[in-house]
Amino acid sequence: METKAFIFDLDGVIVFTDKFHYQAWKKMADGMGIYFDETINNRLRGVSRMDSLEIILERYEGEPLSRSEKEALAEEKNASYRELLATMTPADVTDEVRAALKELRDRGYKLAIGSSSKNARFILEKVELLDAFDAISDGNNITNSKPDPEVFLKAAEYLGEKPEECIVVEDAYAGVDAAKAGGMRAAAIGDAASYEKADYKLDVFEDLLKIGL
Ligand code: B16
Ligand code: MG
Repeated sequence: METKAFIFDLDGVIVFTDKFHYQAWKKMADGMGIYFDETINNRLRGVSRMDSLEIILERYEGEPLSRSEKEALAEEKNASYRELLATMTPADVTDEVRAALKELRDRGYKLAIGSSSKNARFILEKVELLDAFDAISDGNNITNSKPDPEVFLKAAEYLGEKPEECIVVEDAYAGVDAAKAGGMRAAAIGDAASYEKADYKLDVFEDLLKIGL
C-alpha cells in the first residue's frame, strides 16, 4: 500500500509532557484531598482533559460535583500545566526526532500532528517545531477523542490524503485503536509498542525511516 503521509501523536511521541500533566493534576488532586499517583497518571495517556479529570475523580469521596465545578477544576489544572509548558525550549525535542522528521519530508511525505491536546500549538511553538508539519489536528478541532478516529481523519483531510495512505505514529493504546478505526496503519512506540493491533513497532523514533522508504 502506498504511503503518502505520516500523522504524529504529540505527547509521548514528539515531546514528553506527561511529567507536566502529572505535576499539574497532582497539585489539583492534593488541593482536594484526592489520592493520585503515577500509576493513575499512566491511565491519562492520550485521554482528553475532561476524561482525565473523570479518572482522577474516581477517588473523590466528597459531594457530587456540578459540570461547572468540574470545568473549573480542569481549568485550574490547565493553568498550572501551561505554566510548566512555558518552560519548554527547543532542547525538549531530540536531534534524532528533528532529523527524522526532516528526512521524511525530504523523501516527499506530508507530515501532520494528530493530538488530543488543546495545547498542541503552544507546545510546538515552544519547541520550535510548528514549521515541521503541513497540518495540525488537535483537541480544538474535534468533538470525539481517541479511540474515536476523528482527530486522525481530520488530519488526513487537512493534508488532502486518503486515510489508507497515512501512517499514524502513536504511544497510546487508545491512539492505535483510533488509527485502525479510521482505516489507517499504526506505528507504535513506547507503551503501545507491545500492542498487537499495531502494524509497525518502533524501538526508537528513527525506525520510522525504515518504513518510509
Ligand atoms: P490538554 P496526545 C494528550 O496528548 C495527552 O497524552 C493527555 O495526557 C492529555 O490529557 C490530552 O492530550 C489533553 O491535553 O489538556 O493539553 O488538552 O498524546 O494526544 O498528544
Ligand atoms: Mg500520546
